[in-house]
Amino acid sequence: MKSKRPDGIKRYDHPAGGWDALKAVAKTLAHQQIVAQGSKTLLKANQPEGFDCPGCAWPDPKHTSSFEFCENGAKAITWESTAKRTDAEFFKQHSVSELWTWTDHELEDAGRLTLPLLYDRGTDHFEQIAWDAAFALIAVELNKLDDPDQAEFYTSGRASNEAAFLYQLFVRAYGTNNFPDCSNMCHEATSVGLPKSIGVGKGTVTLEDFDYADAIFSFGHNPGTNHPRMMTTLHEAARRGVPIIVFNPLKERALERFAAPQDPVEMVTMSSTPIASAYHQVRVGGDLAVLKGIMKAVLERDVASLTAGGAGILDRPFIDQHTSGFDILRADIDATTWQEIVAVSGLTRQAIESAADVYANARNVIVCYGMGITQHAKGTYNVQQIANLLMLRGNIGREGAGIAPIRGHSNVQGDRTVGITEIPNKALLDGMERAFGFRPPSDKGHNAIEAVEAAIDGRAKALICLGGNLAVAMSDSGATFSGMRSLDLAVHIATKLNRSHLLTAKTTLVLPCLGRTDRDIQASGRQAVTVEDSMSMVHASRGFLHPPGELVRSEPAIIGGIARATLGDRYGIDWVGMVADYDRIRDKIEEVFPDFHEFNTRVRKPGGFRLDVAASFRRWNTPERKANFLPSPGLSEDTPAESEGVLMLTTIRSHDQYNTTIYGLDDRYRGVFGRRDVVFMNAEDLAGRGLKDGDRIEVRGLIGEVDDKHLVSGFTAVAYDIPKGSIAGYYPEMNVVISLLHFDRQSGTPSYKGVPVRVKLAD
Ligand SMILES: Nc1nc2c(c(=O)[nH]1)N[C@H]1C(S)=C(S)[C@@H](COP(=O)(O)OP(=O)(O)OC[C@H]3O[C@@H](n4cnc5c(=O)[nH]c(N)nc54)[C@H](O)[C@@H]3O)O[C@H]1N2
Ligand SMILES: Nc1nc2c(c(=O)[nH]1)N[C@H]1C(S)=C(S)[C@@H](COP(=O)(O)OP(=O)(O)OC[C@H]3O[C@@H](n4cnc5c(=O)[nH]c(N)nc54)[C@H](O)[C@@H]3O)O[C@H]1N2
Ligand SMILES: [Mo]
Repeated sequence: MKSKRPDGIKRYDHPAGGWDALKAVAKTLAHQQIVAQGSKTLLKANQPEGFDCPGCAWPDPKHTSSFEFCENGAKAITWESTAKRTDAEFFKQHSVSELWTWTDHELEDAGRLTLPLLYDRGTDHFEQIAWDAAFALIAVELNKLDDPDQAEFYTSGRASNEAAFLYQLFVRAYGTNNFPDCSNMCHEATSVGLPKSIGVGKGTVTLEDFDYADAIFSFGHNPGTNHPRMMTTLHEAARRGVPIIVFNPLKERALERFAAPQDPVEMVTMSSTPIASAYHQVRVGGDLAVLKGIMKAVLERDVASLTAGGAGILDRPFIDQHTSGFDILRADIDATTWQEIVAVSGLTRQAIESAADVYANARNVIVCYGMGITQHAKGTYNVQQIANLLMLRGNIGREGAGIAPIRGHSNVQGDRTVGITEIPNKALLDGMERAFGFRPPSDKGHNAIEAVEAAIDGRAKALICLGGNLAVAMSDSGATFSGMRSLDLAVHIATKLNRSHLLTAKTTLVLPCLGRTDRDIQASGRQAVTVEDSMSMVHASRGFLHPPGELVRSEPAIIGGIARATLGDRYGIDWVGMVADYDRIRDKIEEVFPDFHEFNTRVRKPGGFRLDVAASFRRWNTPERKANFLPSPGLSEDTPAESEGVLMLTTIRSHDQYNTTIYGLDDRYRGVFGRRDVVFMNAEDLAGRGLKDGDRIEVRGLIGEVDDKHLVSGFTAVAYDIPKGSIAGYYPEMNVVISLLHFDRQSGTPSYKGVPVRVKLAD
């Protein structure tokens, strides 16, 4: 007899996409009260004259101008263009202490912010403040600090190139490089790891390259939820018979089977396409072992081929001409035994060898990867092993092949390109001096973890956030929240209310800004902004909806206002002129970054232009002028995970969330409905602890363990198809159990996807 499953836990047997996705969009439109204007809005997403979808950084197809249906893009857009508003009455009714008790979903669901707000500690309410008064107050607080390095300037990856550029100009003119940013919690392992390997911290492929790939490898990303438009590409590839090899501890539905909503035949006949040709459920944190295993098998096949008088299977001309370090890599791989590889990866040798065969038999290979690779204590090493694997057969810098980090926020890559970095290089400093006549500070500033640590121990006094929800996104919620509460100044430029705004400092302001979908009118007329996608394409984005309120200002206008009030006419920077006409900001971007030559002309062409990615053309901007094979020590995470009773927790996104924005409580493809308080566990791990499906459990993080600080209790254990030794829970609920001390030492990325924990029945 089948036992009863926990409430809200069901099997989901449909393919991903399909009619369920269409139905979900209809439901979202209704919930956001925008049935009439919503569909019109959706049709303008990612169109030449429309706006860039804020949903993800997947590129737009050049060859179509038709609307690309995307369920989660639709959710992102409708969530922003909602008819719901927070107004003066709302903040009169609800005190900050009351709002604190609301869920993350309820806070954002209250609607768009429409008023500049100042927190009043006396009444415990946010109250309206005039823009000029807000700017003046921020200026006083910033100018009061003993040292500009006592202020932290966070950026979330929604900010346009124009907003981000103006922001870094302001912060550098103010005098610090403290640029914590969402990238520090996301693809930093890519930004730090790849420059050492291939001389550039970005992906090397374009969308067209997928048309020429003979095999696609996917490590640790969930495109059916997080990059649904990528499913169009994978669907096409699968139908062409291209093997797609997936490594993921969870069987993500869209990677198994997908019905393309753009495909009339699949929709009408209710049919679907299998996506992965092989699906390997690697253990959480087992990727280093897998990658080394595939390389080991490739090297073994190469030797066998040479011994049999063949030509070998490595791309020797590429290795000789373009790379260094091959012998060091080979020595590392030779020293790694199959026994260790199998133990750490949780996969059989045959499984890894079969993946190696696909790799070796394909002329052109693309490897895609996401947070399952980067958010680990060894994230940077993971990324570099992917580059090594590709380089063995010259799969970088030619058509149909390359490395494809799948980025998060829609402009997270662009923000970096235009200067949001805590480690400015010489080119950036020279460019700034050329364009603005002053030499910005060159000392390394704070990344996201360092900024939060500085707040905790009192070195940081002020925090300005250009978007995002830093406190909730960061690990170690307990420590992070109290650090944020101890600040003197907190300023949030935001579209919607979130928990970070409620962690009030002595002076706290929330400033409402326009989103991507909103019309942006400045002194010279209607403005467009620009963004850069995951594949280095830069293009314009122009919103068209009525702004949610008359007082709502654009991000550049808010940054310009703060800058002018704080800096006066320091360095003679024309804040007013640049805000009046964003073409002038773009002219300055071009002066600082020569890659943006003729920026205003090129970005006006439909589809925009691609920034130069040297490695795509086999130009290697490393000190050695070569691509480097880089070995990594060991295979596992150097954590207590291997010892008795310890499980490895990974924290993941549900289908109904955008980072800390919780649209709803379903995670349809994983069969979870109406709840998020679950932890996915292997049946044997449950049984081994005397637990059963549906039991309420506690999860305790084992790194930096003191005073039950990293403990959550009352979550429901769900028996799930996940490798033994691995468990999964939702982000951000699980951030409590992750110590701030647990991060990748090379890139500073929190190890959100490799957290050693112990699990037992809740008291
Ligand atoms: N709808 C929607 N879209 C989004 C976002 C969103 O929250 N919602 N967020 C945006 C952002 S900022 C980002 S960074 C991207 C994130 O996009 P993804 O990279 O897809 O992010 P996650 O859902 O965190 O996790 C990805 C996958 O990694 C797997 N995984 C976990 N641990 C491991 C591991 O140790 N090894 C391997 N191989 N796999 C592992 C998980 O099972 C999951 O399938 O999406 C962006 N797009
Ligand atoms: N445990 C765990 N933690 C994680 C992760 C994980 O996988 N596991 N993932 C990490 C990753 S990849 C990332 S990128 C971070 C995300 O960290 P953040 O980027 O800081 O977080 P978001 O949830 O994307 O921010 C949402 C808020 O952004 C604001 N916003 C939305 N649109 C706009 C806009 O156009 N302009 C402005 N100014 N504000 C806007 C809204 O107020 C909204 O409440 O979280 C990280 N944290
Ligand atoms: Mo991200």
